[in-house]
Amino acid sequence: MSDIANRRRFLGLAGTLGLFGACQSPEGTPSSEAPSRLGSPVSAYGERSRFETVARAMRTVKNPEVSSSRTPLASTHGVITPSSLHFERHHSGVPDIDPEKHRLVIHGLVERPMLFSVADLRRLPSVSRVYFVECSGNSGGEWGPNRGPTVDASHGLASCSEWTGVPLKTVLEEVGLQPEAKWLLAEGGDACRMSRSVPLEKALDDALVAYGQNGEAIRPSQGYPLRLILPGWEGNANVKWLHRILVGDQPFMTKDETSKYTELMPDGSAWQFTFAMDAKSVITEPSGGQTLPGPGFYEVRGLAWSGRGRIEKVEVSTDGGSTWSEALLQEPRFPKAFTRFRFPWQWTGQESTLLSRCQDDTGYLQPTVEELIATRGTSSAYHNNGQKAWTVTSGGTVGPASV
Ligand SMILES: Nc1nc2c(c(=O)[nH]1)N[C@H]1C(S)=C(S)[C@@H](COP(=O)(O)O)O[C@H]1N2
Ligand SMILES: [Mo]
Repeated sequence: MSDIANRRRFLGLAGTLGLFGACQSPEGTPSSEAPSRLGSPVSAYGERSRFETVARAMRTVKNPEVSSSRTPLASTHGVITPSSLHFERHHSGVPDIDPEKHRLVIHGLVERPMLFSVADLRRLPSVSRVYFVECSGNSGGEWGPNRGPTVDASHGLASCSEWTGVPLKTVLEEVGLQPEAKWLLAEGGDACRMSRSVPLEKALDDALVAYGQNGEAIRPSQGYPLRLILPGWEGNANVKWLHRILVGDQPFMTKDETSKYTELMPDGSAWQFTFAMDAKSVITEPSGGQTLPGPGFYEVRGLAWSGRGRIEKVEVSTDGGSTWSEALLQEPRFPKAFTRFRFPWQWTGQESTLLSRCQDDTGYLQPTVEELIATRGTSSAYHNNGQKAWTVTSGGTVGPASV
């Protein structure tokens, strides 16, 4: 007890946390009904505590073509997003696919066109790896002056899972590539037939045909029973409900990579096939919508990720970017995955603006939104990886910093 008491005094929490005496029942023991009663029996499939109500923020559920839901990043721990809270972006809703009937066809510039069942793919050598998936439209609201009021609104189209599946390279070795093969078309089995061109180098590098997510089958929203995972590349190219791979010698110029997912530059030209998600970080605690109970110790927490490799450094500013200090990077720190950072902060009670910026192992430093706008203008709706600022008012409320 005295250790805890000393530590509390050291961190200065006494003013803002309930002290032991305050939560004692009249009899002198902490009140709880549980130990005196027989609890619930075992169950076949687990559920969270009824006291936990964190949920995805949903948009336009009536209209599946435009619907999306966002991960409540401010309420997740560590680096794995619970499957139930993985963000969703479907262009024609979630298809109901029977895995027994589902097939992946691979054809085009191959030696042996083949049809794979899910069971066939599960027989091939498997791997499990932790990767984030981020929609390239994530933080799209940050280009303008009215920036996201909460971290869900500004950054919630990103999640991180452990994915299990077969390296696409292994599957392509089974069908045999013809020498002219250079690009693949990956097509989804949903009504919109989401289709994207993938350069062969990526397919032979770290791409996965995944069937597992966080220890169980991929959730229907994430592509059950098969999904293409292109680690670190924009969410859209991670085709869900994968049912066809066509091998060709050039990109296919599909609807999803011409009318959408290109970026208009100030000179009128457009960037296409901007696949990798650049290094990005965001403070999740304290973040917009939260309230600090009073001055004292806080652990500033957040997430950083890069589609190009491992996060090597995160810096935090508590004075609007005038000075920066290095945050602690929590292990594990997988490449192309969420990395958790933490930074101890004594809040004096004065208005403060908090920011984070990260650096990946290519040496790239996360820019400010203003730096992005200077090179790309404001017509490129995608790939906004700018720094995010939160202002803590003297009253303790947290919101987006005014621009
Ligand atoms: N077949 C198919 N794949 C798809 C989509 C889709 O609508 N259909 N949406 C894409 C988009 S835009 C994104 S951002 C990611 C979202 O993945 P999630 O819903 O698992 O988070 O899936 C991509 N893959
Ligand atoms: Mo997306």
